[in-house]
Amino acid sequence: MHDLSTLRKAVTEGDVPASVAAAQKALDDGVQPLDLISEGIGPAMAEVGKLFEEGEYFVPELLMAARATKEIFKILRPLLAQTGAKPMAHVVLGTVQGDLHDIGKNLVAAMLEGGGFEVTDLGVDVPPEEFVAAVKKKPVQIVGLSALLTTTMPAMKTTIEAFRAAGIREQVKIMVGGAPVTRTYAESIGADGYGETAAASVYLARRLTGT
Ligand code: B1M
Repeated sequence: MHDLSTLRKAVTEGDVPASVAAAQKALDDGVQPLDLISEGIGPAMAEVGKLFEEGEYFVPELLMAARATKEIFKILRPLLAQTGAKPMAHVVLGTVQGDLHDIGKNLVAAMLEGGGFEVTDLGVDVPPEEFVAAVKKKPVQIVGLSALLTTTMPAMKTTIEAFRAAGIREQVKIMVGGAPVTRTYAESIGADGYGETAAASVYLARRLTGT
């Protein structure tokens, strides 16, 4: 496996040009886009979160690291889409109402795309009715809900209830994830699955769709 420590360091330090250069070099050296996400960007962003919690980093550092990942995704997106295979299933993904965290959700979206799924990303602060509307618009097999705040986790439950109220709960599998979410919580709100990491969410999506 290619040494991705230069990439991880550049992302952790929020050095955008160095991050993009390290990502491009890794790709040129034959690293697969999915490995670059799961071994490079994912661990780097987890480290950034840890440094923030320890008081070493503040909001500007977080935002620079997030920008570095966004710039890398600009290179990765076309590569992830390039497989040419028919999408295995359609996933509608979003961060639930009241929650603006999207770094983890974006990693999940990229991993799912790379894993062969079509992804519609509704963004952040998504109200339940917007998830429901997206599923009514075109065929969707999975709905993915992300939450990073203990105060917004209940919006996952509200969103699942909105699917029930609309009479379309049985049409989709609902998976949930995010740092404060646990398997037990996922089960308690009636979700179909819990993804602990972005990589795990790809296996979960495959299991839920039988692909
Ligand atoms: Co906020 N924040 N934040 N924050 N922030 C946390 C979550 C917090 C734990 C920090 C802390 O205080 N220790 C804390 C929550 C406490 C709690 O609820 N118990 C917190 C708080 C309090 C807040 C504010 C309220 C702060 C304030 O304003 N007073 C505010 C809330 C704003 C809002 O949402 N309404 C806020 C704001 C922000 C920023 C805007 C500055 C920024 C977000 C930028 C952005 O996302 N564009 C931010 C950040 C970056 C963090 C931390 C530092 C890092 C989160 C992150 O990106 N981690 C975070 C502390 C921490 O987590 N250590 C913190 C890296 C990312 C790769 O991991 O998102 O967990 P994660 O995703 C993982 C898995 O969880 C999983 O896959 C990912 C990759 O493996 N996963 C899924 C995620 N979603 C999934 C969905 C799936 C499956 C897997 O299926 C659908």
